[in-house]
Amino acid sequence: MKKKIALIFGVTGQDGAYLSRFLLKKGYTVHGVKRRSSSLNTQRIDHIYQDPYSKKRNFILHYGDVTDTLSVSTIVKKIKPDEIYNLAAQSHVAVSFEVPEYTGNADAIGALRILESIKFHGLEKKTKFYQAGTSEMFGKVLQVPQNELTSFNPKSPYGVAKVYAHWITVNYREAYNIFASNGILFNHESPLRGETFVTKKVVKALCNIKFGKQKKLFVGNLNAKRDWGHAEDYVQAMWKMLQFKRPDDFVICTGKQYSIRDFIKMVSKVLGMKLRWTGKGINEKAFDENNRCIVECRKKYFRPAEVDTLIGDASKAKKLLKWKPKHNIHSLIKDMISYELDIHKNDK
Ligand code: NAP
Ligand code: G4F
Repeated sequence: MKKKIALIFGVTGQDGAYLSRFLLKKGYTVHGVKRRSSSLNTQRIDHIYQDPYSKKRNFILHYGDVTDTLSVSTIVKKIKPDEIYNLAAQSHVAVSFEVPEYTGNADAIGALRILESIKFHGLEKKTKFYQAGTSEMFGKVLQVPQNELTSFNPKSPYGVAKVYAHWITVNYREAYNIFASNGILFNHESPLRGETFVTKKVVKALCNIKFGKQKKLFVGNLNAKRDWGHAEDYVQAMWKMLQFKRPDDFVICTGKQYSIRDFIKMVSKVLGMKLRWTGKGINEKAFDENNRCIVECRKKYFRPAEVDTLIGDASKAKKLLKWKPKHNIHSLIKDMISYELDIHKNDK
């Protein structure tokens, strides 16, 4: 049987790394698009070259950028993939307030550029397209829990850009019959999560504090609530969407939510650290057993507009895609902590 070919935009990111491994194990040839960077940006995928699954040169990287029409079009034309996964994005919500125009260009028009390339090169019948949509599109939520029928109400330049990408994907599906599906994925984390997202920041900082390498963790809004899953489970859902009999939109989530404070408490408990909390709002603090203040709030980590609460309902994906996550919040935290502890061990 002919090997399937996948093309991943955003291959160097958290999900790009998990998805590459997943597809290689399924026997795909995987092409990935990476940006030129002055410092290394392939740490998350470097290990794949040593992986037995990628020995036959079935993992190939190309330079490109979703803000550059010609590079997108050239790569799509050259590879003519069976499946394209658009994971490329300026994915940090807080940063999107600082670079709103770039975020719109990459996250909204980037999706359009890929869809246009599929159409322009006559690949409508061959190439399936996955768009990395987000629960951030629900913003100030209009329904609890959020599902595929919940209206979008985004509260950040990132959320607004992703809403455009969502609807342009639906539009190209309807207008040109492209097999184009939207995943609406709630927060998903892993040891490979970017270091400025709150889960990784908390796990890393508390491990550092435990080993005396950091004094304090500074955070923003402790009251925000998120529905956190594991990236390993979520990339499987992306693939399942493109194997389904028709293109469609699917919410992927756990259906459970925790506040940032809850998350800090869970991590510190696993690390055997007892925290005592005092104060409210920006003055809230946590102290350790030795009465040292180890968690404090800083104004700079609050956002101009916040998404207070997200909790999803993945019934549709569970029923139609038979998607079954194997992780829960506890195994996610365990996985993230053991990765950090290994780093500390190796440092010794
Ligand atoms: P991530 O770790 O930030 O990875 C984003 C990837 O996009 C990186 O490979 C990055 O390259 C690349 N990229 C950024 N701008 C680009 C551009 N202009 N051209 C080409 N590539 C570009 O994000 P992630 O957590 O893996 O998420 C993957 C996708 O799912 C993103 O689109 C994100 O918005 C979306 N999403 C994520 C979550 C979540 O909780 N993780 C939830 C819902 C949706 P560099 O390595 O060079 O920066
Ligand atoms: O970890 P976060 O930065 O993730 P956020 O904003 O929910 O976005 C992530 O999930 C989205 C899915 O809904 C993705 F689409 C998006 O690409 C990204 O992966 O922040 C989570 C919450 C926020 O409410 C934030 O205000 O944590 C709060 N928070 C409190 N202190 C903090 C901090 N967030 C960060 N990044 N850093 C803090 O110190």
